[in-house]
Amino acid sequence: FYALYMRSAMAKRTVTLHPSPQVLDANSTTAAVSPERFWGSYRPHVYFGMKTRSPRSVVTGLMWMKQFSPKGVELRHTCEQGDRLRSYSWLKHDGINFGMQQIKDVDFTLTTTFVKRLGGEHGGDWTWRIIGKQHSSSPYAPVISLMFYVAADTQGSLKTHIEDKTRLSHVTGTSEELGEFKITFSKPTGGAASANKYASYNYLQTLSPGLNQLTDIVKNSLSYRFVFSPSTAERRPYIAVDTYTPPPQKDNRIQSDFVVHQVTVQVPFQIEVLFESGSFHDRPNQLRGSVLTEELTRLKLSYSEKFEETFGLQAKGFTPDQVRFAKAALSNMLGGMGYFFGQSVVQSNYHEHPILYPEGALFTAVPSRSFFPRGFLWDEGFHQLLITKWDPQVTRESVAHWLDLMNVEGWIPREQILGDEALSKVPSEFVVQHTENANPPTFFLVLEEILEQLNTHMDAPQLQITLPFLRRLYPRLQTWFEWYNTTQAGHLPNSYRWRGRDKDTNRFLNPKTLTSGLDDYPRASHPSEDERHVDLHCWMVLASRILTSIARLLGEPHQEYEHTYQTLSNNSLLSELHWSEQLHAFCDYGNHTQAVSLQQEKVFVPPGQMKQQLPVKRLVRSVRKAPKLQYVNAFGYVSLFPFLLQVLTPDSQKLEYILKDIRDPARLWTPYGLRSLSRSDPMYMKRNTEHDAPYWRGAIWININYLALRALHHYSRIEGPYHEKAADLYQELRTNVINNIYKQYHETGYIWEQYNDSTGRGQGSHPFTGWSSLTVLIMAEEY
Ligand code: 6A9
Repeated sequence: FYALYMRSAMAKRTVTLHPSPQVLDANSTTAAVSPERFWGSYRPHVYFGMKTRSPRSVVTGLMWMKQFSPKGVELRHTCEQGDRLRSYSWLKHDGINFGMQQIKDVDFTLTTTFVKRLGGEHGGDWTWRIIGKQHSSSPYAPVISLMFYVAADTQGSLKTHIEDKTRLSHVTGTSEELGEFKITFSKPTGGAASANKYASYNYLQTLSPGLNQLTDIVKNSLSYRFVFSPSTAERRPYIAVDTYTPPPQKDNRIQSDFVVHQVTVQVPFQIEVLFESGSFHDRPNQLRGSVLTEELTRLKLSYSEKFEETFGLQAKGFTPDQVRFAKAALSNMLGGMGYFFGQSVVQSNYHEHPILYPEGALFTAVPSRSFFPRGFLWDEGFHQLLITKWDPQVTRESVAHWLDLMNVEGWIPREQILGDEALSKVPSEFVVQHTENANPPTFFLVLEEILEQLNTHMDAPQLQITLPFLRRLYPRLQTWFEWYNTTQAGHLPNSYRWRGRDKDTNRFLNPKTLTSGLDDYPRASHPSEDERHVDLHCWMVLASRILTSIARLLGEPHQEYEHTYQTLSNNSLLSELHWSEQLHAFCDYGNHTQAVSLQQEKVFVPPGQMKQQLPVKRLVRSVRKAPKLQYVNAFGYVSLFPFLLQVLTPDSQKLEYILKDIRDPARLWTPYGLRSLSRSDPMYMKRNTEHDAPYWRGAIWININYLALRALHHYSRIEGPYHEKAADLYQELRTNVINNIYKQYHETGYIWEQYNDSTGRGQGSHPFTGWSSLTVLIMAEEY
């Protein structure tokens, strides 16, 4: 009975939030407290859309399609790699007031811009301007349908206003957070200051059971019974939203208003949509036409000025086009910020089935708008390194949101899949988050940066903002640190081990370690309790160091953290645990054999899963030589961590080995950046299963290249026998990384998840404007 009681008590702790006061006040993102950041492009998973930073925001968005296309209906809405857009990229985005995105579809370009204007009590007004243009390479001017929509999400209501039978001229609405509002759809013109253009109008007014259903509802409502008949061209039938009858509801889900305004028009065109807040009474004029143009000009100018002030790229001699690229990288990071609300699905050892985590909000950047449009713990630390240079408040808010999601044990779910829309993008086997699992605590890098900013501007206003923030964060940081320090401890004192490695060792060439962030990077072949991981050790050095500094700053007892830091950072201890004399490298340690390979095997699918027992061929791992406890002979990013996180003292001879290995083309050096795994490694570019292509087994990743450059910069600037060598490598690597990412962006239209180590080509998910956008910091030499 006692055991049972303990289990249920522990299960309860899994879903009990940390008891210290939340870092964020409950109303911190409301229109009342933070009006200028209330509305935003906080829906990074759609090509263009806006919402407010509130749990069940009314959302607005844009879908579009080309008419008269032999390919039929190709509706664009959520960012999908399968849409094969040539590119979509925020060219400018200041995170608050405006953003300007260029979307290159197959044969036309849309520029989607929003501009906000503060006033009233509900976050003010905004206007969208959409410009459609023919590609210079395209022989004809396509007819396009834009579908602007407004959707409520269980709260608020919308009312349509129709003119000439089919044209939705405006929507009025009301919701708890927005009060009363009006959304006006202006008629398209041929361009700035030109006359109205021929267009056909349609609208849809219906109900939706959830925001993840919007695309399907629009698709199901389409009909071919309309005719496009400009006086200058032949009449042609076209496709438009018509009517939609929601299926009878099985469950009692609340149905919410959903309204679509469709404009069908030939490029070139320009069209505006105005959102006006009912509580904004003294508006001097409407934010449209030339007023909007002027405001936009002003905002673009101040954006450019602030950009140069912050990153100084012009002063460093970058070309105007390189500066435009860097602006896009930053803008995509900011334009990739989302506001999510919902519950994680979590699993601990204390309950049989996954359970729901408490509801929570998350304001975070996302790694990739198409493929991973949600929060990832260690990615976010990297994201905020860039964002904090631009807007430290965003960083404080993001860090606060993340740490407020911590449970009483000190655990934070690694991947945040919050709300229907986020969930609809994730295959079910990836949804559940296990409470044993960590992810690198990169927020300590961000905190280090915050402390440095404080040091360089030790003025009263800075202190007044930063100190209370750190004070509220502090109890959570303590628990967070303790969580890593206990749950991820290794067998030997002062050693660490990532939990949550793949259990099914038969299936994988090397069982993955998703928690480390480096997924399939080779570790000990046979996961065991004897394992110890050098990257985690170094993360703990960083964490204890920064925690010591924060404790000191706040006048809290710091001795224990300092002691941990002194112990863990001791280079002899580090070498004892992780340096292999034989391999001349820092290594993981564990039950390991190199003699593994994937072999084809015939297996019989167990009865029940299939009608007949059919032999199925699949790859399984064969182990030719028994594993034994030893250093793991992999060479790559993990081996670099004592250098990457600057644990090595500048006079360490190990630094010499590392610098040499970095520069060795047979190992990590490529003309495009450092590859993740040595070209001479047995696992270099090896598949992990028949379905799993190599991921962290050779490709170039920008977060680690950023850390490498930061470390080279560091070791080049402090006294020591290797500072010149570090300086040389720094210059060379920096040039390689910048040139390649810039070139790829130019050639392919995208910033990528990784870069091929033989060709430099971008690969993996795209756009990936998470940590790959750290290129901006590399260009600016801000580390
Ligand atoms: C897969 C498939 C539509 C993998 O950038 C996010 C993470 C990193 O934190 C991690 O270090 N990426 C890196 O190894 C992407 C992870 C995506 C997992 C979800 C679901 C979606 O299909």
